[in-house]
This record gives sequence, C-alpha cells and structure tokens, in this order.
Amino acid sequence: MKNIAIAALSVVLAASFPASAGQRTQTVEADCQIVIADGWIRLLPGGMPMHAGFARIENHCSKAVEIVAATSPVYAEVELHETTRVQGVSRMRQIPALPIAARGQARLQPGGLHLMLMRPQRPLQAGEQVDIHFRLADGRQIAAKFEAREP
Ligand SMILES: [Cu+2]
Repeated sequence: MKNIAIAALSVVLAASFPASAGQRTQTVEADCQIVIADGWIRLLPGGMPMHAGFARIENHCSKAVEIVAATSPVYAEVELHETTRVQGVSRMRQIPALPIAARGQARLQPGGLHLMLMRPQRPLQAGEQVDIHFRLADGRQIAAKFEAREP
C-alpha cells in the first residue's frame, strides 16, 4: 500500500517538472499562473441576445494548458468560439477547447477567437465589470473581470 502511494507521488512530481526543470527556477504546479489580461465585452446596440468577449490569456506555466469551459453569473451560457474567413465569408464556430502552449498566450480578439456570451440575464452598462470564470482541463478554475464597452 505504501509503495503504491510513493509510485503515485513520483508520477505527480514527474508531471510537474518536465525535462527542462533545473535550467531555471522550477515552476511547481501550485504557483504557476494563468493570467487573463485586458478582458472586455463588446456591447451591441438593440439588446442583442449575445455578446462577444475578448482578452489576452497568458500561460506562465512550463506546461501547456487547455481552457475547456467558461461561465458567468451574468450570462445563461458561455461558449468558446472562433471566427474564420472562408472564401471571403466570415463564419464562427464553437471550439471544444482552447489550448495555450507553455509560456505562450492566446489572444481573443475581434475577427478571431472570442467568448460567445449567450443570453444576458440583465441589461449591461458600459464600464461595468463582469465576472467570467474559466475552467482548465486539469480542473483549475480562474476568475476574471471583463469590462463592458460600447462598440
Ligand atoms: Cu461567436
């Protein structure tokens, strides 16, 4: 029983310290940070039933991470979307997950990746801060504030 516990622990440690560990400060899983910066929501005129959310998501970890879901108390549903241009026509589709490379970043911006914020539960004012929570594939949750802005 004790051996099993030790074996499990060494697997965890191996996962936390990839081959590059030792060259620089080791980043343990607990304090490796995902930063959501410059989050904002584009308000649309005429009370549209969905808004788009944008931000820069920085992965300061030595491992790739994957955002698998987002939620907000202000919206009935939040989806990860990608806008692509196919033969001059702009289309958007839902993506199941948003991977971010080790030490990399993802830019959610108009015309590209974005959050699709569905069915606002109340009217939003420009300047308001909206809570959005992200869930990573490893189970971690990240809380962020997105500022509502006029287009
Ligand atoms: Cu969309």
